[in-house]
Amino acid sequence: MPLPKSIQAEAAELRQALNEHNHRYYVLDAPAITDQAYDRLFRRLQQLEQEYAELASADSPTQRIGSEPASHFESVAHEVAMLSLDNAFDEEEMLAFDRRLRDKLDHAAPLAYCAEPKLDGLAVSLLYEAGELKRAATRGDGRSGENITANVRTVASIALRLLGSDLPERIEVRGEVYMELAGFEALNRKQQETGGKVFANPRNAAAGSLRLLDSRITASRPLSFCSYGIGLIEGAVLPPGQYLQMQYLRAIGLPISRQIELLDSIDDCLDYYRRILDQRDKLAFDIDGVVFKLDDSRLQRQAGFVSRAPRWAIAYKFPAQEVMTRLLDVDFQVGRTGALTPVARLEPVAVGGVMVSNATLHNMDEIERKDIRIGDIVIVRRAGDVIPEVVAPVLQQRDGDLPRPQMPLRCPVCDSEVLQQPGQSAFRCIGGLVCAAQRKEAIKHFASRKAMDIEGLGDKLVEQMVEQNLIESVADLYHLPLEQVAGLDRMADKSARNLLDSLRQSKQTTLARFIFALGIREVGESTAESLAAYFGELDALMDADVESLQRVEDVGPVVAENIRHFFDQENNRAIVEKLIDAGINWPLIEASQQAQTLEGKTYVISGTLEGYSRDQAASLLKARGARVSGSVSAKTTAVITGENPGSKVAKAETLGVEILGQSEFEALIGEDS
Ligand code: I6G
Repeated sequence: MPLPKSIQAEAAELRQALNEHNHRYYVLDAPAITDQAYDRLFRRLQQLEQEYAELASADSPTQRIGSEPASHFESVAHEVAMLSLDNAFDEEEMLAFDRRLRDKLDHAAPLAYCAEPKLDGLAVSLLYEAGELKRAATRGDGRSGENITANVRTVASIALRLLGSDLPERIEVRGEVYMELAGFEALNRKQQETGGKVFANPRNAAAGSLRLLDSRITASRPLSFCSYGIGLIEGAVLPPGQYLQMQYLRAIGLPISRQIELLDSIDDCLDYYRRILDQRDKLAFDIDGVVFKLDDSRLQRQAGFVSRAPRWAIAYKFPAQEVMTRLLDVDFQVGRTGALTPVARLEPVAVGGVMVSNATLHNMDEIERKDIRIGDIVIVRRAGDVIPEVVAPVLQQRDGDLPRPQMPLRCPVCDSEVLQQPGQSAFRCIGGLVCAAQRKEAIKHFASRKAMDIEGLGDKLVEQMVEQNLIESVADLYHLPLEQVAGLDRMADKSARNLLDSLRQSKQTTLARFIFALGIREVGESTAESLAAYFGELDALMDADVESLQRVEDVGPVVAENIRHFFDQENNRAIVEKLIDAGINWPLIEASQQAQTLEGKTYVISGTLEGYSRDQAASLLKARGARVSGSVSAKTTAVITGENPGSKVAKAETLGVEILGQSEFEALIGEDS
C-alpha cells in the first residue's frame, strides 16, 4: 500500500513530540506528560512503523532496542584527540594549578572556572551530522577508539536526533556514559538470579555494558549519559566559554550535569569542591572528584596543552572509595538468630577518608563466588554510610596457593555446634540463649527504636550487662536494680535513673511493637503489624497453628513455621510470661480474624485520616487481606484520602484510579455503622 501523506505527517509529528518529551525528561528534568501518555505516543509510532516499512528511519525514537550482534568493534580514528586530565589531590595542588595558569596567561586577576562533578563512568565521543547521531566511539588510546554506535544508540538519554532548526553541520560531543547506583544494584540482583556476570562497581557495569557485541543486551542495561565537552564543530559558532557551551548542548538536546556552575575564582572552586564532597553520598551516581575548566575559550587556546592533557583543566580527586589492601584473616560474627557472617580483618587502609580495618564479606557463597582467599590483596569499597565491603580479590597479585576461609564447626562465642539448615545458605550456631552473642543481639534488637524503644540502652551498655551477667534475657531488663546499673562503665546515678525511667516508659507499648521486639526470625515490623491486627491478642498468636498463621498478610509457610517454632520453645514462652508479669501492656485492639473482604485489592493512603494513624489504617486494611502500597500505579484499586492529601491524588486522577474519603474508608473496614 502506498504511504498516505497523512500517515507520513502523523509519524513525523509523533517523532518530534517524542523527541521533545525525551528532551524534557532526560535533559531538562521537566517532564510534561505522564509515562503512560508517553507510552501511548510511542506505541502509536511503533504501530505505524510496523505497518508502513517506508517510515523506517535510524533516528526514530523507537530505534533503541539494539540490533543483531556484531562480530567485533571497528576501530575509529578521533579527528580531534581525546585527551586525559591532570589530577590534583589537595588544595595546595589546586592553588598551584591556578598560579601556573595565571603566570602562563600573564593574568593577574582571578580566573573564572566552569566546575562540575567528575562522573565515574566511561568517556565516549558522539558525532552528529546534520543533527543526526552518526557514530559513537570509546576514548581508546585517545587517538583512536572503538566504534560502539549500535550500543550507544540504545542509551535513552542520548539524542538520536538533535533539537532545533539551526544545527551545526557536524558536532562531536564528549561525555561520560555511567550507571546510577539503583540501576547498578538492580542489574547485579538480576545477574545473580540468572547466573550472569556480577559487576564489582557501577563503572565496570557501564563499561561492560557498552562493550557487549549484542546491543540488544545493552538496551536492557540502565545506562545514562552526561556531556562534558565539544571536540569538533563545523557550520556553527560556539559561545565563547565552557559554561555557555554546555548550556548550548542542553538546548540542542543533550544532558549536562545538574551541578554545573560558573565560578569567579580559585577560592570559589575550593568551596565548590567541599560542597560537592558533602553531597557525594546523597547523589544517585558515583563521582570521583570535581573537574574545573578555565571558562574562557580564547584563554584556553592560549594556555594550550602539556603532553596529553589540557593546561586549562584539572580533576580535583576525592579520597578513593575503592582501595586495595591485604586480607589478613576472616573471623565469624554471630547475629541475633545465630547466623554466622564472615568478617574480613584487613591491613588498615584509608577508604573514602576513613581508616578501615574490618569489612563485610556477606556470606560463604559470596566468598566462594568471588574466590577470596586469606592473604589476598583485595579491593575494599566504602560508599556513604554503608558498611565497608570486600568487592573482589586482585587475582594478578595472588602469591601461590592461598587458603580459603572455612566456616568453623563450632561457634566462636559459645562453642555450640554450627549447622547449616537444609535448603538454606546461612550457617547457624545452635546455642540459642546459651550463646552470649545471640543474647546480646536479641537484647539490642528488643531495645531498638522500632521495637520497645528503650532510650539510653545502647549497644555498649547491653554488651556490658551481658558480659557481667546482669541479664540473661530481655525479661531481666525490667528487674535491674539501680545500684547495678549505676555501677556499669560510664554510668552514674543520674544516667542509671534515666535508664530505669525509660525502661518503665517502654512497658506501655503496642502489640505490634512487642511482637517485633521478640525477634522471631523473619518477622519484621510490617509482618508484626499484620499479626497484631489479625490476632488482636498475644495468646491467640502464641497458640495459632501454621495454617491459621498463613492466613495473615505477608506470612508464608516459612515465616509461619518460624513463628510456631518460636512459641514452641518453653524458654521463649517463659520469657514472654515474665515480660507480661513485669507490666508490659498495650491498648486492646479488636481481633480481626475475619473474612478477607479486601483480598486482591491494593490501596494507597494519602493525607491524615481522622482517628487513625497511617500505620493503624494500613493495619486495618491489611488485616482484611488488602495490600497497602506507597505509590499509585495503574494496579492501585483506590487512593484513600484524608486531610491534606499529597500529589498521589493527582496521579490517581491521571491514571483513572478511584479516590475514596474517610467515610468510604470506614465502610471498607466495616466501621461505618
Ligand atoms: O575524562 C573527563 C571527564 C570529565 C574529561 C573532562 C571532563 O570534564 C567534566 N574534560 C576533559 C577536557 C577531558 N576529560 C579531557
